[in-house]
Amino acid sequence: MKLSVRKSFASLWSRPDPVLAQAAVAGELLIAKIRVGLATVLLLIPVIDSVFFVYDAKEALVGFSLTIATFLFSLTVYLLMSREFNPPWLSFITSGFDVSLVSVGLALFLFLNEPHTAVNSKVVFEGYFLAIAGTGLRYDKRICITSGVLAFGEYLAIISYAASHWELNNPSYAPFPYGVFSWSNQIARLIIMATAAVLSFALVSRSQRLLQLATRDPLTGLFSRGYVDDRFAVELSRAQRYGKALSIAVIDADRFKSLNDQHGHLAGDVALKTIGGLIRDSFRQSDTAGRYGGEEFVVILPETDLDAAHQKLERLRELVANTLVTSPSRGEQIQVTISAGVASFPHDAQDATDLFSLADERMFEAKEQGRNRVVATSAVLSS
Ligand code: GH3
Ligand code: MG
Ligand code: MG
Repeated sequence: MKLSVRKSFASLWSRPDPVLAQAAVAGELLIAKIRVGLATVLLLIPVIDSVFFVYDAKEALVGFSLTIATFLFSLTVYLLMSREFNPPWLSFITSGFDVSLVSVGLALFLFLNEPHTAVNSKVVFEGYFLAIAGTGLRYDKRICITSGVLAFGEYLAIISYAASHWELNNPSYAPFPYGVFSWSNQIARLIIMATAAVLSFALVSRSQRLLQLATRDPLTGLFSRGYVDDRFAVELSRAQRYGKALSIAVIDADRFKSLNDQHGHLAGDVALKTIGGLIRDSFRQSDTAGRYGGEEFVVILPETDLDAAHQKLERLRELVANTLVTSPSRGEQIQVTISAGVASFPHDAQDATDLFSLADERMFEAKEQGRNRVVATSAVLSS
């Protein structure tokens, strides 16, 4: 019971998949651009107001100071992001800023002794929905939760403060241009706000689930080729940026055609599932293991140098060779073996294509040397 509660909490508060995290960076940049655009347009409103309309000086002051703050913040975030500054905590700050900006706007009305505008605001309140909708573009459940809780908590604090410090429905406020205060209206607002946060959370959960469905190989449960390629690109650029090692291993089952011919395709499938399971159990969560084609597998090992990757693959090779597969139809015990090639960044090559080709070439060298082995150096280099 305790374990399942902990598990569901862990799934609620889980980090986004690295490929979605990459999409989230693009989403954050888009939001930064929209924020700059919106703040620029809003900066023009007081100018238009002062030329064409009689306007409320207090409201204009609130609007103008908020817009200036937003504009400066937006521009800073945009400039930092366009210079590749995107640490994992940035989205927590920006989404918190978006929500809190609306709250600060409403709180300023309290400060200016205009509580009715704060609690029945016609325009500022809707800003919460823009902020909450934007969390969906960060593809991170944790941001949907924190923004939703922040918006709910801050707004509840504002209306509670207003209701306790002012007699809001006193007739002296008539004709109530912003309406009277009603708790039932406020509760409805809070429920709609919470629903918006739940919807953005559901959208992110669905994206994660769809990504999972689209990126898994149904036979082995490992990742599919497209996903491995995407992850390789993401991990390699991270390794290049932070000056870390990264290894890639290409693995191929030995003489698989003859295994199929001798024992049948069903036995071949069981063997592939077994190899897939052993691969999954042999690597860390941060490694990416995928089925690349028929009986070929690829593993990406971030922060792992050539020697460490070689050792890990050697252990896997031994494990596969020592694990007998039971043929489902005839019950025979079948031995399968694998051959693997390993290449590392920055030791062997700098770009993704070269690293992959090298690992692939080394896998073929392992085949030539007799199979059931791991090759981590090129024939030319080692001779
Ligand atoms: P080598 O040691 O040189 O790799 O020999 P090999 O027989 O493994 O290589 P080859 O590429 O000639 O054959 C690969 C075989 O893998 C052929 C194909 O029938 C089998 N295969 C590919 N995908 C599957 C699958 O999903 N299930 C089964 N049972 N067999 C598969
Ligand atoms: Mg093969
Ligand atoms: Mg093959």
